[in-house]
Amino acid sequence: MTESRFAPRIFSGIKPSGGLTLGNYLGAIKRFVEAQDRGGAETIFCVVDLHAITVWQDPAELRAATREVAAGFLAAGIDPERSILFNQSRVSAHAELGWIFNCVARLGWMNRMTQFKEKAGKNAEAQSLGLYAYPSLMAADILLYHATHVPVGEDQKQHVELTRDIAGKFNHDYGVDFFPLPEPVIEGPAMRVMNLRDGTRKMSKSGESDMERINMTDDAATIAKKFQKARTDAAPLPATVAELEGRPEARNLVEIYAALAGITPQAVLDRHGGAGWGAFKPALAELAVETLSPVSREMARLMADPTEIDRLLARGAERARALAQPILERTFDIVGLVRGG
Ligand code: AQP
Repeated sequence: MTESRFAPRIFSGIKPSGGLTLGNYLGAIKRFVEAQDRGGAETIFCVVDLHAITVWQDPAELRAATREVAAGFLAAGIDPERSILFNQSRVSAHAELGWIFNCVARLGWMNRMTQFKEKAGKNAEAQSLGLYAYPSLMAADILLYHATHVPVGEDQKQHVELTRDIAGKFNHDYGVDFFPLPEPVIEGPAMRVMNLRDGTRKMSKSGESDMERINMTDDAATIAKKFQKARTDAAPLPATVAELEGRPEARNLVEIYAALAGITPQAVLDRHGGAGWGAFKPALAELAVETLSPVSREMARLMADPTEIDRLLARGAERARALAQPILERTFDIVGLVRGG
């Protein structure tokens, strides 16, 4: 970690916009656990429920997904004592700082956000204002804790860069050195797990078909079936990573294997190069089941007691508030909002 006057602090979040996917696990949760276990930085993890409602959520499903994401964090190894784990809406300072940042961020910056363009498609006029403004709330999530490092998947890199722009403009406009410029932390293979039916699109919780993603709660038979039906081309696995060029589906399956096994994609090809999909897909499914089933079993156990999950989230929110409130108060003060009396 680079030298900074700010103590190293890691923040990241996951939206409860559906059940967790293998993309969330490999691109986010697994690495959050590694960051926690590595030590050396305070770790804060958030179920970002206010982000989920930027698109329509059925209230009962939102409640269930919030608890499922929390269970996913815990089951994968986030320790609610060593890390702070909570759901965003319990700490109102996120929304308050988000408003300040709406007044700092520029429309031109927001217009460049590729995720909005992807999600809105041709129907931008019908999207919520919240979906458009979401990156400035995400900046607030991070900067409210003076976080210095944000582990994310490749897809979120642009939002962390926007967070740096917002922090920089705030510091500049008010003549302060108050917010750190956080760094996105993107490392390892399979940082962008792709859709099983279309290797050019990201695997998402809210994708149309269940067959295009592996859910953390899928059982072994379902995982095997989804990999078996995953789209591939006709050629066998190549001998080198360079030969995966132009073969997005093949690359995706190799990278998923690499991330699950904790080896490089080249090491996967050293082992399986020349094999056909009929041999590779069952090996991949077996590895995925081996990795995911202890986590999904623990998730099921935790989700059977939602009261306990809520209790842990409430306790986490209390600890988050204690860090956030002084930073919010100081921000209000810098901006000139009168708080005394
Ligand atoms: N496919 C992916 N590959 C690698 N990382 C991923 N992440 C999500 N999908 C992949 C990472 O998971 C973290 C939480 O993301 P999120 O749920 O808050 O937002 P998202 O990226 O919009 O996730 P989804 O699954 O695509 O949700 P929907 O479908 O509702 O929009 C982030 O660190 C993200 O990089």
